[in-house]
Formats: sequence, C-alpha cells, structure tokens
Amino acid sequence: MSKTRESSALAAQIMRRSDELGAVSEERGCLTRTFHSPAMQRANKLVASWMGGAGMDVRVDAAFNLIGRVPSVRRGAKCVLIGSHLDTVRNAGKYDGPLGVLLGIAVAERLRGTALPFHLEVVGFSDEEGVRYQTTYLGSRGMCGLLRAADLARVEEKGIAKARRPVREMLAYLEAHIEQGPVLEVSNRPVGVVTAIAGQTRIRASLTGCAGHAGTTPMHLRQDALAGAAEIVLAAEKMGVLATVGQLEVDRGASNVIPGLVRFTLDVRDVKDAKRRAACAKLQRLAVAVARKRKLKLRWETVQETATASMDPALTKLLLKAAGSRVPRMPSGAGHDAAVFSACCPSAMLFVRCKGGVSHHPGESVKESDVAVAVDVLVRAVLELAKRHG
Ligand code: HGY
Ligand code: MN
Ligand code: MN
Repeated sequence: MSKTRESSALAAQIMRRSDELGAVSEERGCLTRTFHSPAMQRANKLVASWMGGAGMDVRVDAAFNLIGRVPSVRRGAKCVLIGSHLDTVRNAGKYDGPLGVLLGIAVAERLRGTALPFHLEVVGFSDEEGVRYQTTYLGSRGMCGLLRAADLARVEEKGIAKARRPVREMLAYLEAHIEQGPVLEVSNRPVGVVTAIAGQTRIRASLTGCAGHAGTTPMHLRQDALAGAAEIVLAAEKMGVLATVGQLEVDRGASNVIPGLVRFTLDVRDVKDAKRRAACAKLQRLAVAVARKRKLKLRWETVQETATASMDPALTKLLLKAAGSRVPRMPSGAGHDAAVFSACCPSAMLFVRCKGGVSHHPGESVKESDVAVAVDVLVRAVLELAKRHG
C-alpha cells in the first residue's frame, strides 16, 4: 500500500477510535474524564489494547500515565516520546488530547518493523487538564520528576511521584494536538508548528460575607459575597491578559438568601510571564480592596503557575521540514504537556486544524484528511530523527 494510502487508512482508523474513546465518560450525555477516575481507567484499557495491537509493550506508570513502547535493538538506546493527554475537561470535545495519542499509535503502526536507533514511546498522560485537583500536568510532571510537595499535599494518590524517570534517557518529545484556535482554518492549512506555549496561572479564591434574608436586609447593610465576586469577575476582563473565571459557586445558595460564601477560580494567561504575573498581582490587590469595602473575608490561593515554554528550535526546524516549510508557525494560548517536557528534553508541537477553532466544547472536530497529513508529518519527523541519531 502506498505511504499516503496507508496514512489515509490510519487516519480513518483514528477517526473511528476517536468516536469510540469519546464515548468513555464519567458523565451521562457528555464527555468528561478526570484524573484517575473509573472512566480514565476504562480509557487507558481501551487505548492500551490499540497500543498492543500496534505491537507495543504497554504499561501504566505510578502517575497513571499509559505508555506504549516499541523497544530499539540498540544497546543503551534513548527514547523518543510522542504524547498527549487522555483526560478531558467537563463536557469536552473528543480530540483535545486523545488525537495526539492516537496519532502516536498510528506512527508506531506506520513504522512497524523499521529498526529505530531509539525506543519509540507513545504516552497518554493522566492529567493535563487539572479538572479534579486544579493542578495541571500531574501525569507529565510526575514522569519528569517535577511534582512539588504542594501538589502531593493536594492529591489522594500520593504515589504519583514514583512515576519519575531519568530525563537523560529522553531524546526528544513530540506532541500533536488540535490547534484550538482559528489560525490554521483562516490560512487554510492542515497543520502548523508551535513556537511557544503561553504561561498560565490558576487561582482558587473565596469570599466570605454574611448570608441573610433577601426580604428583610437593607442593601446598605449587606455583606453579599456574590456581589463582591462579581466586581472581581468584571475587573478581570480589563487586565489586558486572557483572564477567565471558569467556576463560581455560591455555597448552599438559594434565591431568597443573600450569598454568604462564594468560591471561584481564575485562569490567567499571557505569553509574557511578567505581564501575566503583574496582572495577577493587580487583580489580587483589587480583590483585597473589594473585600475591605464590602466587609468580606478574601482567600486567594495560587494553585498552579507555569511559565511560558519555548519549543526547541532545532526540533521545531526538523518538524517544519517534515511538514513542509510553508506551514504556519504560531504560539499556543492553550497549555500542553509539551510545556512540561520543554524543561527536560528537546520538545516540539504539531498543530492540527480544527473546525472554527472550537475546543473545550462537544463541537470540537477535525478533518480526516488533515489527520492523514499529521500522520505523514510525524512519521517523516521520526525517520529524520532516526537518521540523525542512527
Ligand atoms: O487549559 C489549557 O490550556 C489546556 O486545555 N489544559
Ligand atoms: Mn484542553
Ligand atoms: Mn489539550
């Protein structure tokens, strides 16, 4: 079968598998898979069967990352990893994460029988989204030995730090992922190459006022926690960075009760770390002022901070060559496990066009022909790496 025909067949298989995997959820009627949930364990089992079918040795590490490996015959061989995540946000699309893992398996299938001078590993990370504990990258940071005591204090699964493996054995990390933005669609290109991954700060906050009767408490005597939070939410829009309050809940709220306690999250992003940090500090000062004015108690906790991560220039150039140099190069506003690996080994990312740039939404979709292009690009990149390290 010709190479492109083979890639088209593999792309069709990836689309079928995306549908099957997309049905593995912990919520009825929508796709949600969070760290170490029964649904994640079912997803690992399903993807493990596909890795096994591609002739890979399969294991799950102590951080519940799923790892498929095509061993090299070379003594002391290092490892090229192709990875992405298998966990999802709530009410997710089926390609954010899994597409990169399925593409990795397709590369292993395409290169079956090819002697490589390095082990080829495909990894499905267990927690990139950080939905369960608000800490992202538990899987990839566990593998790279970058978990902090604060992370372990927050999780039930204390053994995840044992997933650590020597980074010196990692030759390169490649990640393919839907773009989750409009650039490739606007430039009518199937794939693009990532230059850098924007830094992000995740904050958990709460405001405590005083619950009270909606019908008898005069407005000027209220300590309304939700009204205070609303001031902060609107201020976040004016910080000049990407700022999102994705979760906000009134503790035991009721329509006729003045909100006494509100918990909310803040997600702040910018490719310029100093700008992001300054925006977070300004927002915190504003929140303190709002709390003082309204006689509320503020709790403000930075749960997670990841600096902007540049992709490796040489590996990115190799990926560009494999993709054909006319492909767009762009930063990623979304976080990816490649941001973690960039601290450990040369890392590069391939973006795949997605319809309307829609993501973190069930409407996420990709074209099969673009997936076939991505298979070809990744295969060429791995073969080029093999030539250079042969
Ligand atoms: O939030 C993000 O950027 C990614 O989807 N975890
Ligand atoms: Mn995501
Ligand atoms: Mn993702």
